Amino acid sequence: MERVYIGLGSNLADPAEQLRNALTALAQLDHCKMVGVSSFYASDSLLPGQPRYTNAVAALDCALEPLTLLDALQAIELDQGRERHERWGPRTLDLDIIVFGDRLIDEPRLKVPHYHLQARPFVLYPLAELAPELQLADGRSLKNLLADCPFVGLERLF
Ligand code: A4P
Ligand code: MG
Repeated sequence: MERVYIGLGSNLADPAEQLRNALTALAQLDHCKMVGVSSFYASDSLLPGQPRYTNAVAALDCALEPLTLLDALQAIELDQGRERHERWGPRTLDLDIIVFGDRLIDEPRLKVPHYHLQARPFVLYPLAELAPELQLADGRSLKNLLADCPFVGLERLF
């Protein structure tokens, strides 16, 4: 089993409900065990003109290979009505693999740790609730990333 952190995001069709449904689906994944869920946070979209996002992070202990987990996450996204029209478009559900054990993954379909992690308070702060002492596989510490990423524009919901 490897400890995996998954970022959840939604900005369409009752985002908090989308996240709750996704957490239920994650908890039912074979060969995985859900071990933690952060608070939910609201923030403006990084792209102008889109509805606000709700984000959270979940921790799983996972015996799947990374690409198999990615397939499972994309199946959950599709199940919840995700349509891919444009990259970065509004979405009912986005599931990103933030961290996968201590692996560094650089494949066409999967980059881990997740790119832009360091610039995203809506990923770093929920992640810190679950793993404040986290060290990334590339040597960066979550504490240092947080120090460079102020808690700005983030609203902790519940
Ligand atoms: N992919 C590569 N690495 C990963 C990974 N670590 N986890 C590939 C998941 N997928 C990964 O993703 C495109 C492709 O990335 C996938 O097919 C997979 O093979 P996607 O989900 O189809 O497309 P996307 O989500 O539109 O692109 P991307 O780059 O994931 O967008 P982001 O970075 O998720 O940005 N503002 C707020 N406040 N909160 C948000 O959550 N999210 C976005 C979207 C913009 N603004 C936001 C938020
Ligand atoms: Mg994505």
